[in-house]
Amino acid sequence: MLTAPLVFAGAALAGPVLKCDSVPAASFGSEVKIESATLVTATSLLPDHCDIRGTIWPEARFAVKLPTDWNHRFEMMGNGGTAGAISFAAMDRGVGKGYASASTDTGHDAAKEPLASFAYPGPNNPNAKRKATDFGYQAVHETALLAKKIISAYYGEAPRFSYWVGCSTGGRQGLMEAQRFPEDFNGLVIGAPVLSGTGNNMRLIWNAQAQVGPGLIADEKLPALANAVYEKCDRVDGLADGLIDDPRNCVFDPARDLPKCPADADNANCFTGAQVEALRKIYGGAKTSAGKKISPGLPVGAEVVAPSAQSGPKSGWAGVVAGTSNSSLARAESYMKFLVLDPAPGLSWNFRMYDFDTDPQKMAAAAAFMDATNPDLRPLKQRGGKILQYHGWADPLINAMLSVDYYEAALQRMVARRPRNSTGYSWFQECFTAAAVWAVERWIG
Ligand SMILES: [Ca+2]
Repeated sequence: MLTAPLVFAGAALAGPVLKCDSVPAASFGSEVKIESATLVTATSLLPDHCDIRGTIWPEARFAVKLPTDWNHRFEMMGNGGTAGAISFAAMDRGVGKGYASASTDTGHDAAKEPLASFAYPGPNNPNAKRKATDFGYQAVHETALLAKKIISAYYGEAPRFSYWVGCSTGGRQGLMEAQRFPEDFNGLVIGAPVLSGTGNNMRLIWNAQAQVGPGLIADEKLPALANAVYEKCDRVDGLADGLIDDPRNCVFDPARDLPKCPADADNANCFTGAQVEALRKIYGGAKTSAGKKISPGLPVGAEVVAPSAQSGPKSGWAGVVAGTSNSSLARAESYMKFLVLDPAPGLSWNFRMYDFDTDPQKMAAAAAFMDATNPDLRPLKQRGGKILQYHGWADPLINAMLSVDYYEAALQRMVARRPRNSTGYSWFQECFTAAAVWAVERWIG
């Protein structure tokens, strides 16, 4: 359904001063190629808008959509997974509300170069190194700058406010913007950020290694695991309601709290010694052989069996944490092989070969361009920028502790002993992108 543009107090809608098909004739620099500019008439889904497509050198494809009735604001949408596609659906939600909206594929096409293979150099992929940094941060920043130039040319004025909206990889991209280019956005909605792409993928590999051999946690075992976790942890918050308010308040010990298999004979309702040991590793987090913790363990809660739209009730661990063959592990392996480990370990590398004593050091170069872990948000705060961040506790793929630890580190860096709501950085623990966008719009203007 077509919704009315979002009109802010005291701000009449603006309109274009340039024809849509004249946009390609304007110059946006030698690295920018505008491939099309099409005036799209209103449909039941979208209002009249100018749809601009193109490429920033070498391979970063972008789209910018400019509604004819513009609310003076710019909104840029993030990506998911290893990106490789423009986020059209998210853009259209912005356009429908009157925002000038933009998105980039971050420099590669996931249909041609799936997972992290875009970063694998070779005669057919001469831009591999640049595509890695484009994925890390560069394409988003350059698209934001370009979109603002296009907006200024088209409407004859710069956007009054600019927003970032992203979840998962999009959350990481937004934090990267806040840390590296605080002038790009006034407000950022940061959902479940993979803010340590190196550390989170390392943890997924740790989980899989823990399950090689007799420690495998089969999907059929997950209801028994979920029952034990909720039996132990649900009522810690004072209410047995199927929700674990803060998993940090519950110490779940697989050796103590799980039903043990008599004579270590495996069945779906109990856990063998090897399975208990695998679960201790998963909850304990990645460690070196000397016991040094190098990535936080998974908080309890995601084991719960819940309805899913695709396949009926299933555990949050199914296909993500449980087993040694799932899509999350395949992505983590691809990250390590093509994007993270330096020197690159070769095409035959697999997750069993990750060495938790020596390989973490080989991730330093990738962390420098891919991880959004710099806690110094003072430049953003000094400009009046604001972040609204959310992360579901029961996120089996992206560890919520990454957000918790980062938030604490950023607060420490920003202010000492001030009320948290005066820092310009708010943190919630539920997943609610639409409500977060609404809140940040009203917070900033
Ligand atoms: Ca509860």
